[in-house]
Parts: sequence; C-alpha cells; structure tokens
Amino acid sequence: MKAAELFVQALENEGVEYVFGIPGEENLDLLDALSRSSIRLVVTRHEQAAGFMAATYGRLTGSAGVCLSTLGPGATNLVTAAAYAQLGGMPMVMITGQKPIKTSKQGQFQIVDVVDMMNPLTKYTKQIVSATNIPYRVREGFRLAVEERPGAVHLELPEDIAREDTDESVMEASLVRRPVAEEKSLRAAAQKIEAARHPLILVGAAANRRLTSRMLSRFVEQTGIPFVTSQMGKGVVDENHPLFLGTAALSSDDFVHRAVEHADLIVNVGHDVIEKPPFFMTIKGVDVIHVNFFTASVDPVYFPQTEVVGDIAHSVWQLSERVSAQPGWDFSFFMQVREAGESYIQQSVHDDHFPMRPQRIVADVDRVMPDDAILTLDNGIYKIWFARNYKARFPNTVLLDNALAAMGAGMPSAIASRLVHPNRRIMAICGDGGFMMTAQELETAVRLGIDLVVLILRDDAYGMIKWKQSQMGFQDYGLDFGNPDFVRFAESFGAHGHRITRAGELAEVLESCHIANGVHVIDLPVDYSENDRILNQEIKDLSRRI
Ligand SMILES: Cc1ncc(C[n+]2csc(CCOP(=O)(O)OP(=O)(O)O)c2C)c(N)n1
Repeated sequence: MKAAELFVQALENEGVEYVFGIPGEENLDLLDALSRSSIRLVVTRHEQAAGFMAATYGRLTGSAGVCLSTLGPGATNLVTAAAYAQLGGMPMVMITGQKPIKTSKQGQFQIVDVVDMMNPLTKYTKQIVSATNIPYRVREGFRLAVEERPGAVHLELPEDIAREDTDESVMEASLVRRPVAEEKSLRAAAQKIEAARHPLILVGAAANRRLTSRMLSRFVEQTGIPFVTSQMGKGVVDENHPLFLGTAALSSDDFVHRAVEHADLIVNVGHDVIEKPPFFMTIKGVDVIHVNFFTASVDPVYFPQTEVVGDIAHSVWQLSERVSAQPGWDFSFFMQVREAGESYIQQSVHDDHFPMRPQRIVADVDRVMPDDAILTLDNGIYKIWFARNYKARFPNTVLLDNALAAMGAGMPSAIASRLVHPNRRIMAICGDGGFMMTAQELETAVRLGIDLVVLILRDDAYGMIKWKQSQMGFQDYGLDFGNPDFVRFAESFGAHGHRITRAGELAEVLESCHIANGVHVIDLPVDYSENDRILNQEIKDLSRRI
C-alpha cells in the first residue's frame, strides 16, 4: 500500500473520527486515502478555524483532535490554533504537507521550515522522512498530545513520502496509568487542611476532567469546604452549589478575592500558571497546597508550601478519605462573600436598558441554557462577565480561553462542540470583532447541516481594549470600526439572521433559535459604557464593605 494509506490506518487506529482542514496539492495522496477511510473530513474556510475545531474536539473528548493543511501558507495559518491548543492544554495533532524532500524541481516555492516553526508551539514536531517511520511517529504524536499536560503536536508528511510503497503496520497503544501521589504528601496535606481555620478550595484548568469533577464534588460535599474557580476551572463542581463563592474573572478586587484574602489555607486543585491566577501568594500567612499532575514550576506569582503530585482525581479521592469536617473550621465570612456576590449579580437580571448591558445578557443566556448546555466564548470584555456571572454546572460546559485568549475561536469551537454533542444546546458568544475573525465558518456550519446559535454582542468596537484604554486614562482612540448588517450577512450564507431591538426579546429569541433547526445568528447591540465604572470602582467598593 501507499504510505498515505498507512498514515490513515494509523489515524483510524488512534480512534480519529474527524479531520478538520483545507487540503493542498501536497496532501492529495492523503486525501485520497481519507476518502476510503472511516474518518470524516470537515473542510473549513480557513486553517486557523480548522485548528480551533480540532483543539476543541480534543478538549471535549480527551482524545486528540486532528487538523490538516498544506505546506507554507496553510501551515502558517495553523500557528494561532497551535498556540491555542498548546497553552490551553488541549490535545491536538496537526498534519501538514510538504514538497518532495528527496528531489524537487520547484526550488524554494512555498517552502517554510514548518517543523521548526512549530517548535515553540508544540510538544512534538517531526517530519516523516520514510514510510517506515509512520507507525511510531503517529503513535508517539498521539501519545504526547493526550498525555498530561495535553497540547499540540505536529507531523509533516511530504508528498514523496506519502507516495512511497510500504508493508508496515500500525502500532497499538500500550496500557498506561498515571502515577499517583505518595502517602506522605497526602497525609501532610490532610493534616494541614484539618488544622486550618478558613480552608478554601481553588479549582483550576487542569481539574477540568470528568473524573476529577466527580471526586472534587464529593470532596466538597463531604467536607463542606467552600470553593472558588479560575476561569478555566468553571463547571468542575456545580456552581449552583451553596458552597460556590465565585469565579476569579478579574485579576483582583472582586467579591471572590475577599474570600481568597480571608483564607488561611488554599487547596489549589489543578492550578495552571498559564491562566492568570488570583494573586493570593502575597497574602500574609496564607498556606497553599498544590494538588496537580506535576510539581509547581518556580514562578514569582506562585510558590506553594505543600505539593501533592500525581493523578489529580486520585489525590482528591485520597484526600476525601482522610479529611473530615472539623469543628474548628469557620466559613462564616466566606458565606457573607457568597451572599454579597450573589445578590449583586441578581440586581441586574431584570435591567431593561437597551442596548443591553452585559449583566442582563448573561442572566438571559443562563436562563435558556440547560445544565449540560455548552457555551463557547470568543475573546472580549463579555468573557469577564460570563466568567463571573454565569453558573456552569458541569465540566467543559463553558469553553473559554484564558490561556492564549485568542479572538476568533468562539464559533469554530461551537461547530466542533456540535459534532461531539449532537443533542445538547450549544451557543457561541462572540464580540463583533472576534466573530469577524472567523465569520467565514458560517458557511462550514451551514454546509454541515448542523444546528447552531451564534450570539454576536455588537458594540462596533474592540470593547475590551477600550475598557483598558479608559482604565489607563488614555483618550478614546483607534478602536472603533463598522460592521456588516449581521442579519443579512447570516442570510447570505443560508443561515437565519435575527436582530434584538429591546431587552425583553433576548431570552425569547434565544429559546426559539435553540428549538428551531439550522444555523442562527443573533445581532445583539450591547452597551459597555458602564464597564469601567462597575468593574473598576463599584465592585471594588462594594466588596470592601463585606
Ligand atoms: C487574535 C487576537 N487579536 C487581538 C487580541 C487583543 N484583544 C483582546 S480582546 C480584544 C477586543 C475584542 O473585541 P470584540 O470581539 O468586539 O469584543 P468586545 O470586547 O468588544 O466585546 C482585542 C483586540 C486578541 N486577544 N486576540
């Protein structure tokens, strides 16, 4: 058989269901082999979007998502998605083509050293130089992509190698279990937790795994210790739980930070320094227990005193076997924080102001999304509002990127989420800036015949940067733009377009879009004029009064 066929067999052997991407002439042998495989090719309109889709597939399933591009320009278009997967800890394998490596008559046309280019953005980047290497390169690539900490992998399959004849066969995965934490560290951590006066659990990105979620929910339930989350730790434990104190969406001075400042011990589960963490290490006298797959890297903002290193789900389970609720624990201040934070959120759920303010938008979205629904957030100022006000109930139901924080991932992530979860409610939330970075994928969604809701928060500007600009005392400059008519834009793709004209309409329109079939794009004018006052002053002042 041809090497390209062996390559596709190796992908099938890894359980690959989808390949997202844009083939070039250098991938034609691979494409031909794919056409006879069990794998579904999802052709996109930009390689970056294919990468976002593959990464999201990986994030949701724990198995590597796969994307494909040609050499040179196709591969350079994958760069942002590679960084997205790598920083976000999402398993993804990128396959790129290349000119023949043995003899080529085309000089340097379109040649970029893609393997080198991917080096800082991946866990593993290799050119396949012989058909014989395919089984082990593919196996090693997939192994590394999914292994903690998951990330991006790149394999380059040159045209002449893809065409070689081979009689190699694929390699099977070995049975492997993650190492678990050692007894002494578990005992030390358990003793510290029981001896503390105000212990607090902080849930981070690496805890966003199904089994860890179960174990952590049990730990919270059993011990009664309150918890807060980072942005990418949202949903690991049900945020409607009475012990949930909030998500750290702002860097400091939100209600939730008052709880963090009050804690004398933080059990930091699944912390990843890639996420901007709440700056608790500077708090006087605070003790931090790091529960993670790896030891904490030395960092000026993070230097825990105790480390419980090993499979996180196992460590949390073991801690729950060793820690019981203590009479000396005092959570009364934490409960005041929860009460104050919650009633502040509730104040704006009926705000009829139009254009709508973000707080009411979050409340309306929350109302129409059932517990297992998935929100995929692009990057803009609304991300802060959704992170702090929306209640996620299950792991991986709020797919936001607080690692690379790249604009443009919102809609492609929603498309991939739909392929993984055909029966859940799925909604992309995008700013008008971020949406337009991958808007062409509306065509992909329509062509796939999927049901999808895309909510565009339209302020005709790069709102997040405007907020920072005003916070830093600069004049309003350089951040406004015009927009297409999003309703007609959507319709031109064969999608349905909707425009919200008063606050009361939003929940109703969202509900009807979710019930209807097809792709729905909603143009929602948003008023960000209060962002600065609220995020930088009001929340700070109110939270200080607790
Ligand atoms: C690819 C990329 N380019 C630039 C930025 C910097 N950036 C962060 S948020 C933002 C503005 C987002 O604007 P929009 O999508 O309209 O959302 P808004 O903040 O207005 O709600 C920019 C430019 C980024 N994070 N990613």
